[in-house]
Amino acid sequence: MITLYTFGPYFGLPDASPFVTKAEVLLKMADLPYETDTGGFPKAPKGKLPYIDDDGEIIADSTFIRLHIEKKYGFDFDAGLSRQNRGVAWAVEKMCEDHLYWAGLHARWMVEENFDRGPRNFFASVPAPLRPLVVALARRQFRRNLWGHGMGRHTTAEMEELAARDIDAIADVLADKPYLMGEAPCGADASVFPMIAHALCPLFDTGLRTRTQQRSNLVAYNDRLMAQYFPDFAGAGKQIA
Ligand SMILES: N[C@@H](CCC(=O)N[C@@H](CS)C(=O)NCC(=O)O)C(=O)O
Repeated sequence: MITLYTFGPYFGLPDASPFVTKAEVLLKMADLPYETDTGGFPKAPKGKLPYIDDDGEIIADSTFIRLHIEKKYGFDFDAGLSRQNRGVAWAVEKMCEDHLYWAGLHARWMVEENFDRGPRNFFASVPAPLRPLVVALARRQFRRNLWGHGMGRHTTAEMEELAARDIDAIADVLADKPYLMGEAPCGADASVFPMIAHALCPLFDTGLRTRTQQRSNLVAYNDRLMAQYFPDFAGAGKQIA
């Protein structure tokens, strides 16, 4: 049995992390039985979620989870795609994870109203006298990460401009197809769909959300994949606005 270590549902979404949701979608796509465990973060080998325990074998990072499923279970997430489309799918996925994600992270962790509505709740179980310090240290770490990545060196307007180009690129690649690369889901859908779901989260007032809402095919894509992979959350995000 595979155990997927998660943060658990937050903000009307299946998980606080789009990368955890990606790993869960990959497991669902490959039709592998799994259970989830929200207690694994302190032991995360790379200090991040997700990771899995597959019969004692620990695999950290959503992309290595994908590679593990491909190798161990012989599942090809991109079956049926040409080499060219496999390349496009990979490039769009990594644009989401290594570029768009960071603009969203900034909007959530560094913009006060969004932080108060969202990530601040992660610290609810920290004893009250310690909480302000723990919150401040965590935010300082995220600010450093954003700076190290480079996204955090831009103004909010510049970050929104970059994120808008990402959103437009995804919308234009998706066009009127049901899935990113065609009639069937591929590996990149496991990553792109959670990123779009997080961008659309009604709890957070962001330029990223506005831009995504303007691309109706992305809104429909999110609704479609949420209903397919997480029916319990379909429409849930809309209710928390
Ligand atoms: N490259 C990693 C990224 C995972 C990631 O960034 N996880 C974040 C949540 S979205 C995390 O666990 N952050 C905790 C921290 O940085 O302390 C993957 O694909 O799994």
